[in-house]
Amino acid sequence: MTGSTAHEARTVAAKAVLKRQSIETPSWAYGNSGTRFKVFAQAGVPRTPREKLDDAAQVHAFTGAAPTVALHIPWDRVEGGPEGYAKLAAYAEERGVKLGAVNSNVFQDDDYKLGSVTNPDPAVRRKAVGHLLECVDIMDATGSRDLKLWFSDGTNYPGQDDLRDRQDRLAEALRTVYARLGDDQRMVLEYKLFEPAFYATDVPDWGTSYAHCLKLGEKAQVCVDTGHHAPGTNIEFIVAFLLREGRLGAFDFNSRFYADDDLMVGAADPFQLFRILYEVRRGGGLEADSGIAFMLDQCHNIEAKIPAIIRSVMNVQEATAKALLIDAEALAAAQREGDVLAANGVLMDAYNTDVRPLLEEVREELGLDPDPMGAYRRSGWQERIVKDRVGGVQAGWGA
Ligand code: PSV
Ligand code: MN
Ligand code: MN
Repeated sequence: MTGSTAHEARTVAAKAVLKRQSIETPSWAYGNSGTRFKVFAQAGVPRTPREKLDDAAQVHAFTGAAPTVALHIPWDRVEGGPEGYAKLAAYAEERGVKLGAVNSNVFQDDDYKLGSVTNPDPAVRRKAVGHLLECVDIMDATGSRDLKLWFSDGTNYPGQDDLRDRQDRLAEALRTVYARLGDDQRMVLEYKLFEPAFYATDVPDWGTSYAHCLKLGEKAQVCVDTGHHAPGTNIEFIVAFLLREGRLGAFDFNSRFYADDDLMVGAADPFQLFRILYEVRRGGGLEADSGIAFMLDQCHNIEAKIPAIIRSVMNVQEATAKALLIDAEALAAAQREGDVLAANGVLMDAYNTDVRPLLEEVREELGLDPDPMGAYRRSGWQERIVKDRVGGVQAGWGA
């Protein structure tokens, strides 16, 4: 094959992957959010889970790549028990999307001041596990596959609690929830270096998450939130390792400059996102049956929310397209020969390719507007929600 024919073949293959790529958007990104200093309310923000789904449906309509929406319980609590959630799932489908992962929330209750599943008080632990089991009931009703577990648990001061006992309590809670999962359900265990605990977090890193998942079984997988590492961490190495071990279950994509900033994915460091997606590709994670959930976990505090989510989806698409354009044969040859500069050059050639025209073609071939941001702006949806969504209480992070 000549160089240009090979490039053409890679482009065709890349397009096929990009056409079926899906990125799950988080219900909470459509609501108001802020920092501990201030939440800035925006006009037209959803007041109910259904209105969040209406907005998510717009993101999918214009990108063609965001067909599922993650819930966060109790932020997305609906009346009527399991039937209420089944109705919410039906509503989502009417709008052209589906419900995705169920995110548990054991971090916003006074009882959890000293932890949830690792709390020294067994009654608090029972309450936390009860919530996690309720999330699985909701998954049964919505048809969701994944239970996302993130624990804010940890300690602020040396000596505050016994680090090893807390691991035992965590393991016990995870075992109980794991036993409740159906055959087609999974738990994805997220880790985070610090915050809100400042001295020791009970699941601070991928190794801790991985070790618990290994003991639990195949339905327990690690969730990599790209904002949850120390500065300078080589996240793509973690991705490569977990994929190799068959334990990479999900991503929570976002960008960070300093801590858990939850900014738009690909905004702070598009090169890092590219490197991560290359390892995903290398490990088979872009195959249709890889089982990896590619989710966003972001908050749009000062920028318009729906366009920011559209932009985020596009940022993931662009990084994926570049990762797919890497000439794997040339890379392998350079690596075999120990040609450091050539190998690095192969990666950089792909990274430096402007893939926007390719993605425009992909969208056109899918019958979409090649410019999702412009198409959304022209659609009038934003003006409509600003006019219609008056009264009631806007959804907000933590509300
Ligand atoms: C914690 O920082 C986290 O990343 C978890 O995924 C939570 O569920 C989410 O943020 C809330 O935005
Ligand atoms: Mn997260
Ligand atoms: Mn986070």
